[in-house]
Amino acid sequence: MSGPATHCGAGGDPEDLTSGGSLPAVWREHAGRQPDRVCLHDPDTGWISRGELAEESAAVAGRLFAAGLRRGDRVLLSAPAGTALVAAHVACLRMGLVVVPLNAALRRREVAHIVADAAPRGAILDDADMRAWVRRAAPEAVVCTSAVHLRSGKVPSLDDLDGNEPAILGYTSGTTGAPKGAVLTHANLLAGAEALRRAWDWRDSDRLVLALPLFHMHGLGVGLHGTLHAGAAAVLQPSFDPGAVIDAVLEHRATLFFGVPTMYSRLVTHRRSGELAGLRLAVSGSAPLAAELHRGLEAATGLRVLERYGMTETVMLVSNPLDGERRPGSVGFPLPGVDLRLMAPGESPGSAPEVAAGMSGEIWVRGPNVFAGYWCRPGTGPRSDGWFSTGDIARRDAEGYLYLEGRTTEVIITGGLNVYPREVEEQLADHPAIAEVAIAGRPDEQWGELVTAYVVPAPGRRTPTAADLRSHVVDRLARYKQPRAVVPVEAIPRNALGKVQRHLLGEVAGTEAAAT
Ligand code: MLC
Ligand code: AMP
Repeated sequence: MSGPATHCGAGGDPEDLTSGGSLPAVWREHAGRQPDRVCLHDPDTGWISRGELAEESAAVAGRLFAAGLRRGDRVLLSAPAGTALVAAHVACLRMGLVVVPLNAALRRREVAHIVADAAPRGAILDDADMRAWVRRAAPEAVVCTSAVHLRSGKVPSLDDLDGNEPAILGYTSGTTGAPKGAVLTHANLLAGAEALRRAWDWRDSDRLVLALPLFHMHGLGVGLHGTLHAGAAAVLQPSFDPGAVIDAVLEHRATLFFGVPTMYSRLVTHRRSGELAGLRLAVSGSAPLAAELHRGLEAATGLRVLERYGMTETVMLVSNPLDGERRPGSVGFPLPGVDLRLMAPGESPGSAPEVAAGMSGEIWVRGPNVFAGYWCRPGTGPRSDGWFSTGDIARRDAEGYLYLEGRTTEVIITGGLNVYPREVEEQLADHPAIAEVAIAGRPDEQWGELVTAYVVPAPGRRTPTAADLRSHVVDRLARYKQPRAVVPVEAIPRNALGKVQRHLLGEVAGTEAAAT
């Protein structure tokens, strides 16, 4: 090789990633060309074709329109993966509504924050509690379990979207712990899907087993959008079960599987893991894939997993090559259309050159996939010249492969989901047995990191157990944010400004009180 490679997936001009107009416009073309070709499999209802999805989503759009929803209105969507959820999602995008995907695990406080911020005019929610919380917080909104409960109506204009129109409002926590809505436009979603189509040579003959939830960028922006954009097919699974994934791969002769590292750690130990060998591509992302797991998977299945890196705000950014070497521990090269620079602290593109070769820097990105900004938070998000600081820190090796090394912010990633320590600390602060608490992640083979509470007990009180802490926050924090382990400490280490020094928590820890 003559010098460091700069991009993953050579095909096509990065400039024309959005020439299809919008995802709905591309989907319409696929459906028009081969309406009978299958595109989605639901475990309850079986396969549906492109034409059926087009018809079903148009009918849902008619119902949403009859209920008074209009272009630009926000609609909350949350349900287990299945064709009904996909039809609702596709209907919203086709008629210009803005989808706000909601993690089904969120509790009332978390949902209320998003409702107050996004001001949704509609909500299709599988969970009864969630519907009740939304009705209370947004009495004017149209709230239902499924669009079939709304009366049918005239189908509005579909698929005539401008690339700059908002398509998804994806909530992602900031360092303050208050989630912010990342506004992704139709052009962003299209650029994200097209970059993956090129980089992974995603073809209409591909079949993906999709066991990721459809309320985060991985399942939605990569798995679902990528499938529909390529004219391919996906076998949807409402939850992740290693045996069911293997069965689906065999039954449907699947070619693709995408997962978070926790899924791979469960697959690698499954007695039938070798049966995954027929896949043409297995992709990992959302959290670091340990190099040992990467090698273990190859030994068990013969698959050399392709690791990639992305975020809610940008769809996908970086990927190991499809054809070249996939390096364990590395996320690879920038995807087509992605401009990426590593900058020293305090520097940004334009203010200084990149860090020297081999040095670490914060990842800044620019490209048609990078979101428009945070909802109702002017002055935040990408700069006016398009550059966005990701908060992730990386270095490049001599061949240009990127290695993620940490973050400038204090996020914990557990099972592929982000948890912000401050949000958890705030909810635990009023526990009667706690004088002071700090939250940090502790390495864990299965989950990547375990949410761990370092607790200074209140005078005369015993250190609470993890179960005590969980019951204290049961109605306030989604399960995955709740502490899994407790470590008693005499004091929380702080710097001169009073800021918790989380990296020192392990060092000041006393005897561990309670694990899970
Ligand atoms: C579930 N639990 C978790 C958890 N998921 N705890 C911590 N972290 C998680 N991620 C809780 C459950 O509520 C339960 O709690 C207990 O753990 C055991 O549950 P389980 O049945 O073993 O878990 P399961 O339901 O199988 O879920 C594990 C999982 C799931 C890995 C399949 O977390 C998952 O789908 N993760 C993927 C998330 C994702 O899509 N991330 C992409 C973000 S987008 P209790 O108390 O009831 O015992 C992004 C951008 C990018 O990051 O680059 O992709
Ligand atoms: P989210 O805000 O949920 O979209 O999560 C995005 C974050 O997940 C990124 O900023 C990274 O920190 C992290 N992430 C995504 N992919 C990877 C990966 N392959 N390895 C390590 N971290 C990752």
